[in-house]
Amino acid sequence: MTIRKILTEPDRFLRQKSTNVEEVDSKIRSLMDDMLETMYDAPGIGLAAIQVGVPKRVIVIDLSRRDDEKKNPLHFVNPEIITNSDNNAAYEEGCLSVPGQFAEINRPDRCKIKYLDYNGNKKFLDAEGLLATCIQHEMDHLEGILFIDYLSNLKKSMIVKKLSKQKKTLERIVV
Ligand code: K1U
Ligand code: ZN
Repeated sequence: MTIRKILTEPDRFLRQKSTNVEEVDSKIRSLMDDMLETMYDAPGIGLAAIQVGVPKRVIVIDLSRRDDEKKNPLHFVNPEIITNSDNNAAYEEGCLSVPGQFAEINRPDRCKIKYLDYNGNKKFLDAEGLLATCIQHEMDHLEGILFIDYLSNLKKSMIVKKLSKQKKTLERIVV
């Protein structure tokens, strides 16, 4: 397994729409293994393939946070929302592609999805709470949407400017 580089905003690649996976084969399983390793290393609770530069509709999530907690990796290939609840909930969201930035985002508090699992089997999941939020956040990545897109233009442009500056400084240090 390999820890892959996570793309960070601003990066045009993150704005691409991801395409469906034709078959859950060994290449896709290896991608999901790498994504989980990358996510645990970051650390984070979710990751979409586009964040490691692969524009495929693949997501991994693990909400177990403490080191002593048993890992519970979830794999989603070609996830589709079947229903969203009418009630919203606000969660403080972060994103490994928007490092160091957090904001309260309102989303439906439950969602029902269909997807293919690690072995390519068709599955359904009724999610609520943080899992529902995380699924919706990761599914946004598949459409090229970041959580900062829900903020006011002013807040968003301040964050993008800050990240842009940080990137340029880092590039100068590395070169
Ligand atoms: O970049 C990502 O998409 C992952 C993101 C997922 C997420 C977090 C919070 C709400 C919605 C979606 C993260 O994992 S950010 C890091 C984070 O939340 C975290 C890091 C360490 C321990 C616990 C949480
Ligand atoms: Zn994210």
